[in-house]
Parts: sequence; structure tokens; C-alpha cells
Amino acid sequence: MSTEPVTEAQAQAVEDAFPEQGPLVGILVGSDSDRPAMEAAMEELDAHGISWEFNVLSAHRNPRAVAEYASAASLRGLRVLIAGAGLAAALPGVLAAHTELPVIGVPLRATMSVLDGLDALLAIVQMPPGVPVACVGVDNSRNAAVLAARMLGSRGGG
Ligand code: RP5
Repeated sequence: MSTEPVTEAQAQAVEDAFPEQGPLVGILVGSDSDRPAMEAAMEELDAHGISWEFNVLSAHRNPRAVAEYASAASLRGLRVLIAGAGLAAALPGVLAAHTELPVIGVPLRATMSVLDGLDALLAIVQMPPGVPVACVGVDNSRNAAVLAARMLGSRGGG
């Protein structure tokens, strides 16, 4: 793995910053404009009784914040990350570069897409060996949540 080991000082800093047990699933998108496409994932996780949080963090516009989020995610108690992005959809891959948690990418059909979402799908799925990202269908955030629920061993909802 390319992930750097977390030092005790870093772990303590995260515990100090996040003293409460956080949600199990982190949902991220690259832009506010992506949020509507991810609502099916939120509803699906709710149906399974799985706690989640939502953040807008762009791999291209906020690269440092994305790295910090992913590096702290496991220590905060998150177990799976779901990341939706369109166009040159780097967010799922960049998250995977900074965490050992499973990352599920949702390619989104952005308005400027020249390939109706296929550009984002290829950007998400074509990860190099050793840094995997699971990938669901274009705009199919519900399936990302179903997969996350299965990873977490949930048999409810669906
Ligand atoms: C990607 O660019 C985002 O994930 C979004 O799908 C797309 C367009 O973003 P906006 O221009 O709407 O912010 O990074």
C-alpha cells in the first residue's frame, strides 16, 4: 500500500478533534452540483439504519482537505467511503490513495460531460494495481449504498 502509517501524535490529534464516535459511511462529492445525484445513497443507508455523513470536497479544488479527510477517516470510525464525481472524476481515487478503507466511486453525469458520464466512469474505474476503487454505474448512487451496506454486514433495507 502507498498509505503512510499514522503516527501516535496524529492519532491523538484526530481523537482530540473527533471525541465522539462518528458515522460509519462517509459520502463525498466533488461539487455542490453533485448532491442531488447522491440522495438515493443517503436514503438507502437510512433504510439500512447505517449512519453517514456528507461532505463536498473536490480532489482538484481542495486537494489538501481531501487528503486530510481520507487520512483521518479510519481513526474517526468511518468504515466505507462513497465518493461521487463527474468529468475528470479524481475524488474516489485520491481518497483511496490516502486511506485503506474501501472506497466506492459513483460516476456522475455532469452537465459538461462530453461522454454522458462515461468520462467519469473511466476516470474512477481505471485505478492502478494496488489502489482499488469499487465502481457502480453512472448516477447509480443507490447501488453504492447497497454495496456499502453489504460490506458492513447489513441485511436490512435494500
Ligand atoms: C466535478 O466537476 C464535480 O464532481 C462535478 O460533477 C463536475 C462539475 O462541477 P461544478 O462545475 O458543477 O462545480 O469535479
